[in-house]
Amino acid sequence: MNGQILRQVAEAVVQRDCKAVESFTAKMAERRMDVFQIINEGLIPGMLAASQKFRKSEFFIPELLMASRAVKLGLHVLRPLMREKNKQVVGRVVIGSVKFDLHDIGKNLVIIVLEGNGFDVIDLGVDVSPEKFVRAVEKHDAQILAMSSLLTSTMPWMKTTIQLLRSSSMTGVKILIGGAPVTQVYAQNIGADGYCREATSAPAIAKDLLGIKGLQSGNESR
Ligand code: B12
Repeated sequence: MNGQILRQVAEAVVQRDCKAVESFTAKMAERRMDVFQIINEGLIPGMLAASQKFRKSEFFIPELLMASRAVKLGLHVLRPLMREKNKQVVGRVVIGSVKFDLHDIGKNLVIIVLEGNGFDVIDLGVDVSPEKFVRAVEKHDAQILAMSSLLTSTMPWMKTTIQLLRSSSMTGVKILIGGAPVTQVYAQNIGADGYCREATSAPAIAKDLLGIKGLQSGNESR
């Protein structure tokens, strides 16, 4: 029964049917299905199927945008559930997609899993300039600055942001980066403290960065 509704939500993403995505996601949440199963076996496969269509030129940018909007609505339904899971705050994170980058599905997933693991997350959205990142870290007294980039052309803004943060007085702030074109080697080269390939490993890495010991690693929200 779960398999069927997961396939239905994935298909609704491909069809860009925002209302259906919202209602299937809400139905799965009511059934108390695992949030990660809903994301990993429903919403993301739907987005990847849309992305395949884009590759084959069956979809163009407007269709891709609508599909990602549908995924966002699904994530919007799930976010409060993850927040409820863990009310004890373990750290504060400022996050955003870097300058000129409008991709935010991966970032939004990272937010959900961090919040589900007790992090207080301030989301700056997309196309965030280095100055805005640094101002937000200071304003919110964040211990971690997290950045997402999906374009090889926007990745260098991570480096610029790190340089700006490091030149400020906020020397203890840890930097976590991710996004499809980002690698561990790139993270090291630009002076980031941590890198995650998958959103699900972000809480464990973030806790490691803050020196929080004795907590489970990996996909802790399950
Ligand atoms: C959806 C999409 C769009 C949507 C974005 C909508 C939105 N609200 O996000 C729209 C239509 C706007 C778009 C526009 C463009 N896109 Co686009 N897009 C995609 C697509 C199909 C899917 C991205 C996605 O959402 N993936 C699903 C999520 C879940 O995966 P993810 O983002 O990688 O995130 C995971 C990890 O990377 C990680 N993660 C991500 N961020 C972070 C951050 C931290 C801190 C951590 C710890 C982890 C982490 O966790 C996530 C979950 O595990 C990809 C192709 C692909 N298959 O990736 C192309 C793609 C990224 N786009 C691409 C391009 C070129 C563009 C455009 C220039 C238009 C074009 N000519 O195609 C514009 C640029 C707009 C801009 N200025 O940003 C290229 C990039 C090529 C490159 N190497 O630079 C890709 C790879 C497509 C391709 N093969 O050509 N795009």
